[in-house]
Amino acid sequence: MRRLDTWIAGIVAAVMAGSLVHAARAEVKVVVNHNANGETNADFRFKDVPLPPKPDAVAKAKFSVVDGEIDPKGGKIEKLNDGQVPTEEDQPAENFFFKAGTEGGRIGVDLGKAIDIKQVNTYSWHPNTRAPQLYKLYASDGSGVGFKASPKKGADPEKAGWKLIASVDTRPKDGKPGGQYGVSISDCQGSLGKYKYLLFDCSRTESDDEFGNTFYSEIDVIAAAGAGDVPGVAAPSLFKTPGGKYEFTIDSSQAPEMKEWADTRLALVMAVWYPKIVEMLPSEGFSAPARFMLTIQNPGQGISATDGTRITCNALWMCRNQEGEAIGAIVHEMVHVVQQYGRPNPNSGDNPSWLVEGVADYVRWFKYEPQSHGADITDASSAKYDDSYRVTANFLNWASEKYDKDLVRKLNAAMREGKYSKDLWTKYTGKTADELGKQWKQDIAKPHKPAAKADAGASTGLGTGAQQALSL
Ligand SMILES: [Ca+2]
Repeated sequence: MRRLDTWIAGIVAAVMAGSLVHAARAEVKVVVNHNANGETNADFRFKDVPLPPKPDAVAKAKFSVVDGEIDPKGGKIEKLNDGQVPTEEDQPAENFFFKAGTEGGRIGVDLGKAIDIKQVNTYSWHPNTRAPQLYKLYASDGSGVGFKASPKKGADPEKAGWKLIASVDTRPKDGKPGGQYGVSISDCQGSLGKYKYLLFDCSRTESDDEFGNTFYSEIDVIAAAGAGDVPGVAAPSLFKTPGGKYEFTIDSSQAPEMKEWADTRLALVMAVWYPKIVEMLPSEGFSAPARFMLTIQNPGQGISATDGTRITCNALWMCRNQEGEAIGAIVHEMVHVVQQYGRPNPNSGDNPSWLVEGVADYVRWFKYEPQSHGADITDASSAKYDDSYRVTANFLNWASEKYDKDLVRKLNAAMREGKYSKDLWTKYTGKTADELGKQWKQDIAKPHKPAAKADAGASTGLGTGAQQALSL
């Protein structure tokens, strides 16, 4: 294996367009997952929301009813933090809920002392309208002027020393409300704040009939790193691609709140897509790096960058874009790992950066996530083919479809070998890049047919073998 630290040629920096403003204030993120009826499971396993705690790992917090009537058919308030969840969809005794026909109520949590809170997770399960969660979460360290520990329904907690942390409403806009819900409230900065008390102001999900009060199965309060009862920082996780030919590490030690997501959803896409990118961008005698690494930096800069086989990304940006562009940004960086311009041939470091980035974004937007249409051109009049990133990606896709489906592969090989020149455009397409650019502008200005609806599997970009990758 080549030593990384002796390799200094061909640094491909890829800080993508867009700047980041570091905000000092809290940035609360609410993740909602719904396992619809028929897709539920006794573990309460969700796509993103962590599993509920086991009985020996529940927060030693005191839960109480601040206001409202408990439904006698349900479990006691202790059901909310006993580390046990119902195993069936309609098990009243294993849930806590406010009395049928009432408008909900308020639940208080006393953590014993003020602690840095990383996450608050709430879980519910019911086949019908008592499944979704509708509440506001307030928190307090108890020191505010005029603090009232038990504000009743109708009293504004914000006027009684409490701070509103999040408003949660998981009622689906379409489709049936039944099933399991997992809600995870966290903050991109790693901590929701230091609080001793929490207050859940719960409302019923509907008032068409008596049965609108949520079946809450469990509420979990997780302390932030450094707050005490948190295991130490883990070593970087090692992953192999399906078949084991390539391996990579993900280091989230600077951003432990990202670890679960990075080691599951992100790692799956990386494991499946790295070999695909290698296959898309071959050249004679070239072997793509067998090993690369990703470090999630906190604090980080910009979005993400690649230096040889070392990818870095900004924890705060990634956290904010977890459900959006975060994974695609890493796919873009993996293309840079595969490009390796300057590495096999030191003379190949002079490639035009617009094309280097254009190739990376072409793979990302047109191969990995075409369904997101992230490189569509909205204003053809100002489009320039050498505008880099997604604009050039659009141009490359157009030219590939129109003239040569192997255009990107050929351009990449030439750049890697230090043989790129403007003449190649004429060689491959019969036209100069400027001529192509002009024709492209005219073409994209024409009205387009509506794009085909993406298939469901494309949204994660995962193919078969993804699960296998993680179990290796
Ligand atoms: Ca429980």
